[in-house]
This record gives sequence, structure tokens and C-alpha cells, in this order.
Amino acid sequence: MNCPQSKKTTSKRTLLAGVSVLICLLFVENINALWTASRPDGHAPIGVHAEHTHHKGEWMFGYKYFFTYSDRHLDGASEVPLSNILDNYIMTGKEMMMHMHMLEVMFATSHRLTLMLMGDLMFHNMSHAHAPGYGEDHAHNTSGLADLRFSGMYMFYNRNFQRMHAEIGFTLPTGNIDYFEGYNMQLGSGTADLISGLTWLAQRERTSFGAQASGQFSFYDNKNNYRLGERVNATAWTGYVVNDWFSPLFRIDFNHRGNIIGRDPRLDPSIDPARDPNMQGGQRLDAGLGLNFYVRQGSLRGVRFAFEGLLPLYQNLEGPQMATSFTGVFGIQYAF
Ligand SMILES: [Cu+2]
Repeated sequence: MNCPQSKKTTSKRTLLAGVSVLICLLFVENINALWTASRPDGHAPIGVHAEHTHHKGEWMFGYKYFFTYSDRHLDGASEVPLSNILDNYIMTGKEMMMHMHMLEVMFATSHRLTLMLMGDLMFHNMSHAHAPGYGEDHAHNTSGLADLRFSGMYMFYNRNFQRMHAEIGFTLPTGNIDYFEGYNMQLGSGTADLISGLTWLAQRERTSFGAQASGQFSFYDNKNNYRLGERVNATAWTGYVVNDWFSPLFRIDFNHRGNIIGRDPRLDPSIDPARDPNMQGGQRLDAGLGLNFYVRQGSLRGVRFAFEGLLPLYQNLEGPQMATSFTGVFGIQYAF
């Protein structure tokens, strides 16, 4: 009987076969090793900006609509009833809706460098509650062009189904900052700010992952004697490819805003906490669900549609300050 020997040979053969299959897989991974945007999760959830680059010579035009709704106040992490705020102030915001219509243009000058221009029209609707004896509740609207953003995204890693790029750019103070209803009603920062970001993207056959850290920083006082505090964002997401035209995506988003430095002398902080420069900062952690659609045929071939809804999991605000209750995003993008 030579049973033990044949068993040994069999297991050796199995091992060899296994190793060659692994080597083959590695080889296959290597020839297809580049990350690709040509799938529905090839763009991040639509609420994320500057998260992809383009092929050399490619243009992209996009429209994004952001809706943010606020209807409560937080001081730290705890909710403050309106009546408590009106014990100490003459008025305060009761409900706030922000509508942002954003146009983005991207152009890749090389496979490494993509330039981007973003401009948005903002509409803020705010209703105010007054303390007893200080007049009727009323509403305000502010609207107009916000700050224009110019940036360049440089891809420095593109291997093993992964990509990384850095963004650097600036904003121009095109948004009006002369509203008297509070810092949160202004349409811009009033300063030319530095914007920067770092993005990592990775793909598997049916799943994808991404992470981005970004910031916006003001370095000098605007014409109204203040500057916005630092704005820092960190987000991470994962997507699943259901088929070649649809991906749901899940995202976690952390947002930090520093308080305002300096003070607009025309805004009296004793009237409304929204006019207090020390009640503008805070942190928020959101969870988001996104739906990405990528049209693959017909006359709309190549067009992307996307939706995202975000709900806060945790907020800690310098307050009392109006807290975000919901963010909704819709977007449409086309590259050629
Ligand atoms: Cu693009």
C-alpha cells in the first residue's frame, strides 16, 4: 500500500494549485488595478465635494441642491426650549431653512490635475420668535450669490484599485455679509479663504470605500471686523454596486466650526444669540444614506443623478444656537 505517499502527493498538488490560483488572481488584480469612475459608486455620496478627479481633457458640469432644516436650539449637547432663551433675549430663531443651489464645473488639464469652480445661490428663510412684550413673531429672507470657490485637485496615488488626491484652493468673498439678523444669515465669509482637502478612494468588485478630510480657513478680518472660525470636515463612506446603474451608499460625516473671531459692531449680542460671535461654533456628527444613479444608455447616457439624506447623530454647539435637524441633497452631473 502506498496510501500515505499518494495522500502526500495529493496535498502537495492541491497546495500548488492553490498557490497558482492565488498568483493568477494577483496578476488579474494587477492588470485591472486602476480605480475607475465608470460605475454608480464611482462618485461619492452627492453631499461630498471635490471627491473625484477626471481623465485628461474631460469636462464635468454639475448642479447640486442642498436643503438644511433647523427647528431647535442646543446649548452644548442638550436642547434648550425656546421660552428659556426668550427669558434672556429679545428674540431668537424659531425655524430656519437654507436652500443652496450650487453649480460646479470641473476640467482635467492632465490625468493628475483637475480644476474646479463652484458657485452657489443661497436662500435663507428664518422665522423669529419674540419675547413677550417685544412685538410679533416675524420672518426674514436673505438670498443671493455665496462665495465662489476655485480649487485644484492633484491625484498622487492610483494603484491597486485605490486613489488619493489632495485639493488646494481659495474662496472669493462674493457673498453678502451685511444682514442684521445674525451671523448665520450671511451669505459668505467676507474674506478670501484657504480651502484644502485630502481624499482616499478604494474599490472592490461590488463595494467601494472613501474618506475625506477637508477644511476652510480665514486669515484676516472682513470689512465688518470679524472672521469666521476654522471649518473642518471629516467624512467616510461605503457604497455597494447593485447593478451597473445603481448604488446605495452609507456615510458618516463629522463637522467642526470654530467660533467667530472679532465682532460685527452692528450686531448686538444681547438681542439674539445668533448675533453673538461666541455662539457660532460647534461639532456635528451626521449619518447619511445616498442613492447614486448612473445612466448607461439612451439620450441621457453618462448622466448621474444622486440623492442623499443626512440626520444628526450627535451635536455639541456653543449656544444656545440653532441646531440642524435634517440635510437633504440632490445632484445631477455630466462629464464628457
Ligand atoms: Cu467631476
